[in-house]
Amino acid sequence: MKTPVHIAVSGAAGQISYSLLFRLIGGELLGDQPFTLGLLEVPQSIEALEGVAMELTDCASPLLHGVACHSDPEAAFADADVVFLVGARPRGPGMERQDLLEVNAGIFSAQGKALNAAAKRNVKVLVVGNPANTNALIARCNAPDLPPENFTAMTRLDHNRAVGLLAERCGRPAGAIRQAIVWGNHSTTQYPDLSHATVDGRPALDCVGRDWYEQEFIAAVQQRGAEVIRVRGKSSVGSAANAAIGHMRDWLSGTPAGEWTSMAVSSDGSYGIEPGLVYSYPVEIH
Ligand code: NAX
Repeated sequence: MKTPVHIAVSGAAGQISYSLLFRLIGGELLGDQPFTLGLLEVPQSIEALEGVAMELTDCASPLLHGVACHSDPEAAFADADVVFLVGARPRGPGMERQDLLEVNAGIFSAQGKALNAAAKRNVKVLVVGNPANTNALIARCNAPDLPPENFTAMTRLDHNRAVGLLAERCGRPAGAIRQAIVWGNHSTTQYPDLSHATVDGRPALDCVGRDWYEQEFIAAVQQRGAEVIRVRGKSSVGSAANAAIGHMRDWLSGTPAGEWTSMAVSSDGSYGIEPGLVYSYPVEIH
C-alpha cells in the first residue's frame, strides 16, 4: 500500500471546491495514490464544511484515507504535499478594488506564514482565489523558507478557454490544438497568444485568419469569465475546478512531450518581465 500524501484545500465549502474535491477523490489528480484531505474554511462556514466532509466520506472512495475540517491554516497545511488555495474574499457591495486587495493581502500573508511553518518543504501550492497572481506573490513572500518556485497561480482556465474557443471556431476537438499561450495576469489584461498554436499540426492563424484572432478571439478569451456570469448567472465553477486539476496534474506528472501549458509562476526575468512577479508563461514540466 502506498503511503498517503496530504492535500489541503482552502475555501473548501465554496463552489469551486465542491467540484474539485469530488474529482480529487475520484482519482483525477493522483491516479491510485491514496491521500488525506485537510479542508480550510473561515469559522462561520465550518458547519457547512462539515457537511461537505460528510459527503466525501459517503463516497466511500478507496483513495481517501481521512478528511479533517479546520479554521486554522497551520493545522490544515501541516505536512501538506499539495495545496489548493481556492478561498478568497470576493468583492462585496461598495468595495473598491483596493479594499479587495487589502483584505486578500491579509488572508494570503497569514496563509503564506502557515505554509512556511507547517507544509512539506517541497509542497506545491496553486493559488486560485482572486486576485490570483497577487495572492500567490503575497503568500510566497510570507514563506521565506520555501523555494519560490513552489508557488504558482492559475491561468489554466484562461488557457483552456483559448483552446476551447479556437477548437470551436475550427470545428475540431480541443485535442487537435497544441501550443496556445496565455501571457500575464489572470484578468482582462491577459494576452492569449496563438502565434505558436497549431490545429492538427497546421499554424492556427492560417486556419482562423489574423482578423478573427485580433478582432474577436483575444477579447473573447479575456472576457469569457464575465460572459459566463452573464449567461449562467453565476461565475465559472466546473471549468475552474477542471483547470485547477489540470494545472496541478501537469505540475506533478509533467506536460506531454514537446508541449507546454500556461501557468503563472515567479518570473526569473525571462521575456523582460520584472523578476519575482507572478506572471503567466508557457511552461514545460519534465
Ligand atoms: P465561493 O465564494 O463559492 O467560495 C469561496 C470560499 O472561500 C467561501 O466558502 C469562503 O468562506 C472561503 N474563504 C474566504 N476567506 C477564506 C479564508 N481566509 N480561509 C479559508 N477560506 C476562506 O467562491 P468560488 O466560486 O469557489 O471561487 C473561489 C475563488 O476563485 C474566488 O476568489 C474567485 O474569484 C476565484 N476564481 C479564480 C479563477 C482563476 O482562473 N484563477 C477562475 C474562477 C474563479 O473566479
